Amino acid sequence: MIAVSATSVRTRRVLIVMPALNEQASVAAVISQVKDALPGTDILVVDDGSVDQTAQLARAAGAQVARLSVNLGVGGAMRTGFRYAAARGYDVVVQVDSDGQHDPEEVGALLALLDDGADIAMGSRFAGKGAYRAVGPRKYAMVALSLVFSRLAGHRITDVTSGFKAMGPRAIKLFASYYPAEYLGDTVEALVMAIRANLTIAETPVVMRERTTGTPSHSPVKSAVYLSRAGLALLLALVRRRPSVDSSDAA
Ligand SMILES: Nc1nc2c(ncn2[C@@H]2O[C@H](COP(=O)(O)OP(=O)(O)OP(=O)(O)O)[C@@H](O)[C@H]2O)c(=O)[nH]1
Ligand SMILES: [Mg+2]
Repeated sequence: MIAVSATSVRTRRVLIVMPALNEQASVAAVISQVKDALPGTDILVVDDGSVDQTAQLARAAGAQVARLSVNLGVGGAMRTGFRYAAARGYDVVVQVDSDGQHDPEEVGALLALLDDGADIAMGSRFAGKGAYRAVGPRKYAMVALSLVFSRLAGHRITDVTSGFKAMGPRAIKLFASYYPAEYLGDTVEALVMAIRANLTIAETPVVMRERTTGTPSHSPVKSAVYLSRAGLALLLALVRRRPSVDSSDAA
């Protein structure tokens, strides 16, 4: 078990943002695990278009719930989360999946990286902890992305598409102004934006738990197009101009 950083809990207002689509089987348990691991932390579930009891169960478990009227995907859900956090003065946003694959006990390790000066703390599935392995085209895409982003950032980034991450004040400000909503944009393009804005990115090993309920978003077809889409998302991100934060905004 990883101890939650005492500094973070004492001095920072932390918002856990959980994107959710049809996760009625797991969402309440994840909320309860977050509450156990991070007592007193606010939780926002962003549900865009679930046709099951996700929103009702999340509310009953004690989370705030934002329901979007059209499905915007994980990126659109996180954009909502960043805007909510910016409007309410949160210092940290932590993205945690609603399907139970991210262990809320590991949020403390992400917060500790923010305490050490990172703007974005990424939980890496490929940094030596746990048995998670990507296979096939997905694996090659992830290795290629890791090589490109390590070069862009100037240090090793092993898990570019991780959805388990914590963002500090400068990252919240940047992502509240714009957060990519396309498939993979919320990971690949968002990271390019962060590097361009001179935000500091750090990573810590995490365990990716098996999905035990709900519907996986992967399929053989989706995996097959992953590599080309990731490359395209990266190219688009590299040629687009996006808002940045000043160094004077440093927290
Ligand atoms: N708000 C919102 N959340 C979504 C959407 N699609 C997936 N999610 C949630 O985002 C999180 C990650 O999605 P997953 O489908 O688990 O993606 P993944 O973990 O890469 O893939 P799996 O291995 O299939 O679990 C989960 O909490 C999902 O419920 C969506 O369209 N909108
Ligand atoms: Mg998942």
